[in-house]
Amino acid sequence: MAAGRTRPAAWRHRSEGRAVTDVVPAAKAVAVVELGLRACTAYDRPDAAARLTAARTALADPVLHVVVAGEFKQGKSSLVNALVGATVCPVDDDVATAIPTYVRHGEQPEAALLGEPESTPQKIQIADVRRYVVEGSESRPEITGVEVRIPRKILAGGLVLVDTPGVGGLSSPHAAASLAAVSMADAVIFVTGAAQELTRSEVDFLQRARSLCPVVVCVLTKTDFYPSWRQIRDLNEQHLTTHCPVPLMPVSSTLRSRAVKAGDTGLNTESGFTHLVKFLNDQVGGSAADRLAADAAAEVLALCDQLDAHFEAERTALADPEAAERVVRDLTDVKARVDALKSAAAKWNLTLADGIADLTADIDHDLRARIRTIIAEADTTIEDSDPADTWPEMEPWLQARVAEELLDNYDLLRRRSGELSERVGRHFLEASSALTARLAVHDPTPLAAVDDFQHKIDLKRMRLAKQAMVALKNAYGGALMFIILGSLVGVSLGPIGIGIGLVMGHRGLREEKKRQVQKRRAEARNAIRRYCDEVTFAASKDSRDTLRRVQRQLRDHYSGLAEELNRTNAQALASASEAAKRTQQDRQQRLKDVDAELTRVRQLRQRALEVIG
Ligand SMILES: Nc1nc2c(ncn2[C@@H]2O[C@H](COP(=O)(O)OP(=O)(O)OP(=O)(O)O)[C@@H](O)[C@H]2O)c(=O)[nH]1
Ligand SMILES: [Mg+2]
Repeated sequence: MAAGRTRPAAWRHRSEGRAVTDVVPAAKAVAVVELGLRACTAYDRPDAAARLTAARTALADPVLHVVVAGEFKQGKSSLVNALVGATVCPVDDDVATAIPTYVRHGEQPEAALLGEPESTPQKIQIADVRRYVVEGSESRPEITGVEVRIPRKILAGGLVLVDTPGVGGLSSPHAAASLAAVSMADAVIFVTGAAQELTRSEVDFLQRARSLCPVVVCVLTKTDFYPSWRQIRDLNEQHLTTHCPVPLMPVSSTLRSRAVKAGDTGLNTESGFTHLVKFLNDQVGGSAADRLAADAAAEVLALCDQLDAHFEAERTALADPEAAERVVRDLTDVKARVDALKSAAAKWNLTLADGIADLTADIDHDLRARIRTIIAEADTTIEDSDPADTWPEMEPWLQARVAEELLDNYDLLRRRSGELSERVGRHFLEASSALTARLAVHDPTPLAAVDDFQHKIDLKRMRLAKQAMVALKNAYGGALMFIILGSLVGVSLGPIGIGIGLVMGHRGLREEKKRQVQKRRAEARNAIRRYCDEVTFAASKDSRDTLRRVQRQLRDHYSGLAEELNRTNAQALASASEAAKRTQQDRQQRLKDVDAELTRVRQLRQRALEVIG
């Protein structure tokens, strides 16, 4: 596989000096959101304005997580330092990175320790970062990461580089932790050194990362140090083409750091980093900017839907006094439905509460079943051997098995939370479709209305699916897996007694040996159970907490939506009722105004659609 074939053509155009998120779609989206906000003021929609303000904030302050992962000592921390042109992550030949470092933009250099999600970061001196990040120093289980802020242009667009601990084989707890982080990331840079070609376990990790994250790139480091890096590159290209088609980029962090220090552009090009920076600009920043812009525009479209529904109702009532009564009747029907959405006993609320309760039980059950399987496997091994011989291999085996099962359990949580959000959202789809559908029937251009109606429904579905991910991302924070799995790395099975019995008569010795083996087996079984109990306790508490946060997020979101639908319906109802009472002349005048409003709403819709593209 030649490198050129997988590289997007856009690489060749952009310059490195730009901030990572693209300004063009963002600026267009900001303009559309501003117009939407003005419409909210004009039409008295503070409820929808809150949503648009949130979209505007997200546009102004995007956050894009790029996880830098790979095996031990391949040069991950050096790569992050070289990218930002500063020594923020400790680099060492002997001591390993132990917890993730989040490198992001800040006006002033500063650092903080991160704890559990929703806890306040604790400020520390930049000079102390090393003490917390590297293995065996200040690391404490409650510290889940270190955040470093520095003023760097490459980070100004919202890029957050996450330097992670080495994974140590695909089936290690750290690999599972990295993959959990990867599942929440916007992109992954997989780092492999030019000392040797990709190993089977590296390719496995890449494959899994690719199934979890939309953008993955493989970076071949230390090209300055290994003269035969081109051969390694070619071999890696072949592996990637066969097993996991992602771009491969050879780089030298050492040359890049030197180039940045000396301001040497020639050396910078030689370091290979120009390609990587462009990739981050185009594939990560560019696509994220497009996505953010599209999300913001979708919020404006949702507002247009509501305004349309309101004015269409009024228009129908004004245009045909006979129809006015029908419109009022229909809207009164819809009112009962949207009112029901607001009550505490709303069906969606029950679906959510029941769904979370079921999910919590199912995830817990799944976890316990998985752990039971591991215990059964361990018991078989113990029964078939003398733990005095097999014990040293038991610990890594157990950690690997547990990591594997935890990751699958977490995958299940992710998938099922998404399904739940969609199920809850369906209650709204029905009610809001009733609001739009009835009015579409009255629309004088039925064909156009059908298209439009379909489009509105598709858009709503799109936003439902997105909401699930947003809730999960906010609830998970991406760092939690590091806590559980990270703390498991520290849990040791401990030694088991290998005592040899006293010398006795021949028969007595055999009996004693048998007794000793039995004792060791019992001890081994107990140690395994203790370990598994700790795992089950930590992991099930984590998923319960996560699901509680997911529930809160979804409840807030859908309550807001219920408010909005109510307001739309109330406004439409008021206008339609009033229309029925107007005089003929008054009606004609108001009809002109409403037509003008509808045209304005359609123009806004058009602009929002242009942003989505
Ligand atoms: N010559 C050369 N050495 C490099 C390069 N990148 C990293 N190294 C060296 O490789 C060693 C490991 O680098 P790190 O950046 O600490 O690797 P890491 O992947 O973060 O290591 P862990 O976090 O412990 O897994 C250090 O001695 C670095 O100086 C490079 O591009 N060229
Ligand atoms: Mg490191």
